[in-house]
Amino acid sequence: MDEKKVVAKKKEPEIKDFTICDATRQMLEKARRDGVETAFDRAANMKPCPIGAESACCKNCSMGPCRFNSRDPYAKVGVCGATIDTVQARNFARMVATGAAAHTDHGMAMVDLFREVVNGHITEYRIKDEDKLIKVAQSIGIETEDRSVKEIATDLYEELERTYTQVEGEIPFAKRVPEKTLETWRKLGIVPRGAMREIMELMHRTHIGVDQHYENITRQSNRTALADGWGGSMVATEISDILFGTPTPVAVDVNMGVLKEDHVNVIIHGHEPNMFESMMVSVNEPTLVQAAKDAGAEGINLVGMCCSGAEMMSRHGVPHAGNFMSTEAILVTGAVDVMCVDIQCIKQGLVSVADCYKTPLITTNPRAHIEGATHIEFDDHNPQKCTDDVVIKAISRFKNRTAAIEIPNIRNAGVHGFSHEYINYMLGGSFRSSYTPLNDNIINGRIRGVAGVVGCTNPRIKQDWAHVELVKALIKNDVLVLQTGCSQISLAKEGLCTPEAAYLAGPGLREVCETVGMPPVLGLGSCVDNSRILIAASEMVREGGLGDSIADLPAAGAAPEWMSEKAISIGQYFVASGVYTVFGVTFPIVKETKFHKLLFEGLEEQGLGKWGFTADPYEMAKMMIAHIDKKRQALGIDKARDRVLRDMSDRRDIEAA
Ligand code: NFS
Repeated sequence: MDEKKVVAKKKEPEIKDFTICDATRQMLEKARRDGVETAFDRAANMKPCPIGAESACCKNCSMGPCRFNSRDPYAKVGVCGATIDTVQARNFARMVATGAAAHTDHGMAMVDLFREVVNGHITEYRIKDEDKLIKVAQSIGIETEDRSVKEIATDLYEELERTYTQVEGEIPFAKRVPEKTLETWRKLGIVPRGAMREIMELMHRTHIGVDQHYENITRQSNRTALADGWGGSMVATEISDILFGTPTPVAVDVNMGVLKEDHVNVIIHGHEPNMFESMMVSVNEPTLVQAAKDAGAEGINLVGMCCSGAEMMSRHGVPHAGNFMSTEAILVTGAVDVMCVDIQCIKQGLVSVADCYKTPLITTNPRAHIEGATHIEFDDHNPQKCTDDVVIKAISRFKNRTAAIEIPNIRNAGVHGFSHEYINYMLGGSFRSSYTPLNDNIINGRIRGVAGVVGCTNPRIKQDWAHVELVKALIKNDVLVLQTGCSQISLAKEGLCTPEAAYLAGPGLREVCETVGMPPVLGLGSCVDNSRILIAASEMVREGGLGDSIADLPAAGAAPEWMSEKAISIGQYFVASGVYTVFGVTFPIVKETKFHKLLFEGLEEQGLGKWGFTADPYEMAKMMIAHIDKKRQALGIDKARDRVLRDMSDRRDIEAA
């Protein structure tokens, strides 16, 4: 017998387990045939480090790294004496700090752009939504009567800059927080100052030998996360609306079938809307359109991916090609003539996939170069220089296409582009636009509660599956779902962003959707647009009848397929704002610890929200609905729901008779 050891051949992971998205699956199969590797393969071949997965290690100094035993977390301490609670709270805090930094840096870039536009240094963009400018200015106490747009806008950018730079005192948008919620924050000392200060302080406090009490570290995590949600993210949303227009509902297609074989296909993937806006101008530039035709194309086809895609889909009806876990797969179509990226959620793995299909991968932002990609810097003062160049590169790739083209023939129609302003109008009508009808329908029980389902997709879980199953279970139980980011795309691909999807909703929610003509799932845009959910929640509190603080609302949040530090920051600001927030996939904390107890129970006792975790979307729906019912009971509106559902079934009986 051969003495050589028989090495068990590693089983190749099955593509059907990677995703429920048919287009992505089709492309992953092609990728395998083409010998191309993606993040799905890498995730299958790389087991997550079990110690890191639970944050049971510390590498904040060179006396370590120190490892803990998650099965017996208090058995030892780090070399400096740090306990498991200190270590985990610090690790978690650093995730919050990084996520908050990403959103606030994006928001600050939007304020920089706004300032330059207002001062006339940038002329390619202008204030598009003056109505929104006035409303935002008024919301933070800026005088608007008898003043010019320029005067109001100048005051607004000066005021909003404080969101980042303010050394002491509360950030401007703290004025939008419901009074009782703000009171709780003040009592706990977590009303944010400028984001730069909060993030700096949080990083300081997590250094070896500084803050070594998990409760105190978490207090600063809350403050920093709030500087993201009610600060950087909210400013990014509001300024983008002012400059580029507040979204209103628009019918638009999503999925890979939005690519066109006979067109020059340009994909924008990233997070900041300005480059995308400029690209919209470039792809319509007559000389470039002519150049595309001269190269044999029918025209230039612009589509988005991930968050800036979601934002542009909402605002301008630009088709959307897919979410985070489809960005490599789409290159496998061979039909992408350029992928142009800016910041955040851009996998380095795109370089090698793009290379296989001779697709130019172009980075544009000074903050985000990728080794092996071509960098063409985008400058707000001369934006088209970059985007024209990118289109020229795309046309040239089209002309020299060598890769075989296979575009999955799948497009899903839907209605996107809801905003908190539009929810107001949609439910109240133009003459009495208010949140009264929403609150009334919650109070009378037709709508059981509201859920925000948001966040990434992650190769550690079947792509889109948890988003879709969770949302279906929620709407079936009369919970109205608000969505952003990759999650919104998951549901759009399942056809749930159409008014017709109301048939999947429970009887109460279905009745409301059918009366108004709205989908049971409302897409609000990109991840920074989660701030729209915060405002909607504040409006619901202000409207009355649903308690005095966000924590009183029959509402819950979830990110069932999260993967990024931004998601952790978002989760933490929802929790600090009073929302029960459930994450899936994994949670980076050892369960039997005091820190875990603080996040999952203690924060609620302080008057805030709390974290929840389960990888099972059905369980997740149950947890969220149980929380919503608990809040309904506390508000004394649980009986109303029993009544209305009885009425509806009586009526159906009559109709059926
Ligand atoms: Ni938000 Fe996740 Fe990224 Fe957008 Fe998508 S992965 S935290 S949803 S694109 S930021």
